[in-house]
This record gives sequence, C-alpha cells and structure tokens, in this order.
Amino acid sequence: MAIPFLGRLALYEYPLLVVSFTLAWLEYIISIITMFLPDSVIKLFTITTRQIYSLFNIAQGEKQYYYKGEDLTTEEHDVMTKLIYSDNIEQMAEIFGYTIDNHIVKTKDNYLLNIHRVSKPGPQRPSNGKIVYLHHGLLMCSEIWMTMLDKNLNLPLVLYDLGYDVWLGNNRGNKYCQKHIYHSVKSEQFWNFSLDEFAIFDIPNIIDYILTTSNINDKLTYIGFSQGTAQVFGSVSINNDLNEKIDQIIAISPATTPHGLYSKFLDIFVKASPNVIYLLFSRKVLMPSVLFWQRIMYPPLFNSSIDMSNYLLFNWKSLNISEVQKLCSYGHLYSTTSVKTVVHWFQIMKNKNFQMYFDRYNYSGYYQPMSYPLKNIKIPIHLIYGNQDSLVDINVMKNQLPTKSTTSVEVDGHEHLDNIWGSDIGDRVFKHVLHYLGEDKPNGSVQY
Ligand SMILES: *[C@@H]1O[C@H](CO)[C@@H](O)[C@H](O)[C@H]1NC(C)=O
Ligand SMILES: *[C@@H]1O[C@H](CO)[C@@H](O)[C@H](O)[C@H]1NC(C)=O
Ligand SMILES: *[C@@H]1O[C@H](CO)[C@@H](O)[C@H](O)[C@H]1NC(C)=O
Ligand SMILES: *[C@@H]1O[C@H](CO)[C@@H](O)[C@H](O)[C@H]1NC(C)=O
Ligand SMILES: CC(=O)N[C@H]1CO[C@H](CO)[C@@H](O)[C@@H]1O
Repeated sequence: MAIPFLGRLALYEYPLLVVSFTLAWLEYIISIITMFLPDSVIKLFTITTRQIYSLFNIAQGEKQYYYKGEDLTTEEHDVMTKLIYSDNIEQMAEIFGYTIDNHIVKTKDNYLLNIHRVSKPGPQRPSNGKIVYLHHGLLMCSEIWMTMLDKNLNLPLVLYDLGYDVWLGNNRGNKYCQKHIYHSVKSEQFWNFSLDEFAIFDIPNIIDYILTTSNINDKLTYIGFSQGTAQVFGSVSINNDLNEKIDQIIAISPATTPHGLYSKFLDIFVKASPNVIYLLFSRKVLMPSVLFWQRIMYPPLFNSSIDMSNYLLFNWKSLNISEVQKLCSYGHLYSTTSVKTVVHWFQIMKNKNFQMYFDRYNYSGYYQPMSYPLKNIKIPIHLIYGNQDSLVDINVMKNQLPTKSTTSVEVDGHEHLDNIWGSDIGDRVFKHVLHYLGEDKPNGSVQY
C-alpha cells in the first residue's frame, strides 16, 4: 500500500510515527501471547489483581468506606465492587434486582446479534404499552447503560419501572455479537463491515425483531448514545419504512461529523490517509488486547489509561464523572468493533461529510462519495449534547438534519461521556429524556 502522506510530515512527527508503529506491533505481540496463554493463567492473573486491589485500595472505616476523598456507604461499596467485577450485563442487572432476557436477532446478511430485554423477577409491574430501544456507541456494548452506582441513574431500569418494555441493542462484532452463520470470527469476511452495515442491517433488523416480539405497540422510541445516534440517522434516511416504526429519536451526545482528533499529530496522520489504519491494525478487529488488559489490570491503573487516552484523543477531562463512578464504568466502556468502522469514521472526518464508506479516493475526480440523505428523516429528533463535547459540532449537525422536526438541548459544561456517566445526569440529561417521553408529570415516580 502506498503511504502518500509520509513526505508531508514535519521532522518532529517522525518519532511519533515510530511510537505508533511500536504500539501497533506490541498489540500484535500481545494478541499472539494471549492466544497461547491458557485460560487458567489469565484467571489466576485476574484473581490476583482483584485480591491486591481489595487489600490495599479501599480504606475501611467504621461501616464507612472512603475512596479518593469520596464517602461510600457499605451498600455503595458493595455495589461498586460488584459492578467492577461483573462479567456481563446479566450480572450487572442482578446487582439491582433485575434480570436480563437475551434474544438473538439474525440480520439479513446472517450475523447473529444478542440483544437484551429488561425484566424483573416476581409480579410484573403494569405495562404502559410503550417500547424503548437503547443503543450504545462506537467501541462499546449494551453494558454502558447499566454502570451507574445509583440505581436511579441507570436509564433502562428507570424506564422499566415506569412501565416501558425496555430493549438494549448491540452491534455486530461487539462482545455480544461475535457470530455469523457462515463466517468465523477469525476470518476477514466477518470483520468486513462499517457504519453502513449497522445502518443497512443491524438497526432495521433489530427494530423489526423487537416490534414483532414485543407486540404491544406498532412503534418504538429510539434512544441512542454517540455512534448509536449516527447509526439510526443513517438507517432511517435510507429505510423509509422506519419512519413508521419509530415515533421519535432521542439522541444523547449525538455525533455525525466530528471535526477530528485533539492530538494534532494523530489528526493529521489518520486524515491524510484513513487507510493507514489498516496498515497498523490489520483488516479485522480493532485492538482486542484492551479486553485482556481490562481483565488483568489493577482497576485504578486501567482507569488512568482510559483517562489518558480520552484526553490525548479527544481532549476530554471527565471532570463530571466521579472517581468511584469511573472505576465502575470504564471497565465496561470498551468493546470490540471492526477496524473498517474506525476507518469509515476517519473518512467522514476527512471529508467533513456524513457519508458511506468508500474504498478508493477521489484520484480522478469522477467519484462522488454517497452521503446519507439525512433530510429524508420524517420523525422527530431530539438532540441532547454537551457544550464541551469535542465530537459534536452542533451547527454542522443541525444543518444536516431536517430543520422542522429537530429540537435540541445544550448541557452546559458536559463532555461526551458526561452525558451518560456524569454525577448530575439525572437532573441535566435524563430529565430531558423523560420529558420527551412524556413522563414529566409534576412529582412523577422518578425524582432526581
Ligand atoms: C468486503 O466486502 C466488499 C463488498 O462490500 C467486497 O468487495 C470485499 O471483497 C470484501 N472483503 C473481504 C476481505 O471479504
Ligand atoms: C483515574 O485516572 C486519572 C488520570 O490518571 C486520575 O487523576 C484519577 O485519580 C484516577 N482515578 C482513580 C479512581 O484511580
Ligand atoms: C474530487 O476531485 C475533483 C476534481 O479533482 C474536485 O473538484 C473535488 O472537489 C474532489 N472531491 C472531493 C470530495 O474530494
Ligand atoms: C413536588 O415536590 C416538591 C419537593 O420535591 C414540593 O415542593 C412540591 O410541592 C411538590 N408538588 C406537588 C404538586 O406535589
Ligand atoms: C460538577 C462538575 O464537576 N462540573 C464540571 C464539569 O466539567 C466542566 C468542564 O468540562 C467543569 O467546568 C465543571 O466544573
């Protein structure tokens, strides 16, 4: 593959280039090592770090726990420990007394997606006859909706208690969706997908499945976070029938055309030629070794690496997320996706246009990238965005979306992740979600 940007790099950028390649190489070595490490050794690592962690980290006073200056009750401490060490969303829901029913959706192109429906043991609460479908962001899975220490800040549980039929979606390739009828996850064919496949298959196929299975309403409300909003915008814009199946889209930290990365070097590097990412990370899954680190690393150390990466890549400082909450949430942040999806995002950033993936560049001038025709969306869209979010350019986004049916609220001082994990999301984010859902009756059942 040609690397046309090399000639354009400044002298100081070469060491950074070397560092990038070294990291990619390390990633490769680790993937080989972990392939040969028996499960029992990894388990041993995990158990050891957990023990060291509980020995040293949390000072235990008289029925009161302190962590980095934050007070925790015994109960909160218990929930925190369980959240940190949950392996899947069933265990996370169980902490709060709920259960998760799993469903498998077969997409039209033969991927199998594991999606979840919230329920609770014992007598059922009365249904309000409405369905909500929550969808996660890039490099994430459904677990991001269930990581808050305070039960009342876990949106699926709040909505379930209000009577909604609550579903959580997952994208092909993430932790819950590593299965195709004909292709092995080890094959290049399996990972040959981008945002386009989420929009063309995953979203509409999941929605059809939910509506048929739930059968209590002929429409649902879509609540997306980050890429989860881009996916549904793209999907509705090319599947006209979705306008009849979704009553409204609530978009938390929406992202369609981010300007780029905070680190100037990385920004120039990947925008110069998004395909260079294939060179670094192969054509399959992006950095699966993060999952390995997440398992064996001492949680506060893992927290620091996530905080640092977020700062370098996006200039996020995560000041609105409490330190304890970070420990609970960051372990459930990362999930796998295809390298092609990330390349697709860089093509979008480079071209400053929310467009479909394309394989070749505009060398000869007669190739026109295909944009998602977002103006074709007919259903109401509600944007909830933080004004410190480096991934959202609200004016660009509003220009892309239909003017009449789009409304927005700005959350002052919030970055991207603050809108799902900040300590003040009840008052400043979910209040708006509930308002759009029609739940803001005076002193309704949820008080923040
Ligand atoms: C990926 O899919 C495209 C069509 O969408 C096809 O042209 C290409 O050969 C596929 N690549 C692999 C490795 O399967
Ligand atoms: C998480 O990492 C950040 C950045 O390194 C650090 O300031 C913070 O104290 C860490 N929090 C915990 C709970 O370890
Ligand atoms: C493609 O090339 C033509 C002619 O060289 C140029 O006018 C046009 O702006 C290019 N389009 C993009 C999207 O780069
Ligand atoms: C709602 O609750 C607030 C306190 O949270 C109270 O001051 C107010 O009177 C209540 N309003 C109604 C209509 O009950
Ligand atoms: C409550 C709190 O910590 N708010 C902070 C949220 O983050 C912004 C910066 O992004 C700070 O200015 C706020 O103080």
